[in-house]
Amino acid sequence: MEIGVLDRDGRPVSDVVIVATPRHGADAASPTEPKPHAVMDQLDRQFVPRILVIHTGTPVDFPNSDNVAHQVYSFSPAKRFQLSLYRGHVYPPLIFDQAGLVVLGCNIHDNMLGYIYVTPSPYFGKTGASGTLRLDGLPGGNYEVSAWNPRFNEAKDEITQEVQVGVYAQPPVMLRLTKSLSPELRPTPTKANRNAY
Ligand SMILES: [Cu+2]
Repeated sequence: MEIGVLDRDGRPVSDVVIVATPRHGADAASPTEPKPHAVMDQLDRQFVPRILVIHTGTPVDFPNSDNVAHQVYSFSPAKRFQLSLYRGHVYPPLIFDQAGLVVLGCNIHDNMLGYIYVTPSPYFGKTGASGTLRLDGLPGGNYEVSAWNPRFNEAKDEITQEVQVGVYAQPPVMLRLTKSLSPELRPTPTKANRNAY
């Protein structure tokens, strides 16, 4: 299925988290199967990527590719942690076993801001530069397709669409924002989009 995100003025929006949640109950695809690691790097005093979307239970590596030390932490309920101050070596991975939004900061660099979006659905991705994402391999059935980005001001139900996946090809799913984007990433998600997962 192809999903596109447009802002209020009809322009494509990149780097948007898209999740397709099966309505027929999470076919919680083999929860015991070991998951490949995801990576949240630290490069040029920024988190790379800024926004990482993962399936619940995924281990995340936090390498530091800078020459300066970083100290990564989160106060988010879905994963409270603080890594020790380090550089160079790869810190042992953390497992994100609770769905939710995890906002990352660095104790040394206040302007470092990153997000790990942990979803119980195995069907997810982010829109590319063209504001679109292709999600393949979804079993037939009904899905709730939702979008999230820290610059959104929509509540989850304002940017969610019911989609039926069947045997026939389907037109792209277009999600359109109704509110303006906030100009910058924010350390605290707005009340509207905080429960967006
Ligand atoms: Cu830092």
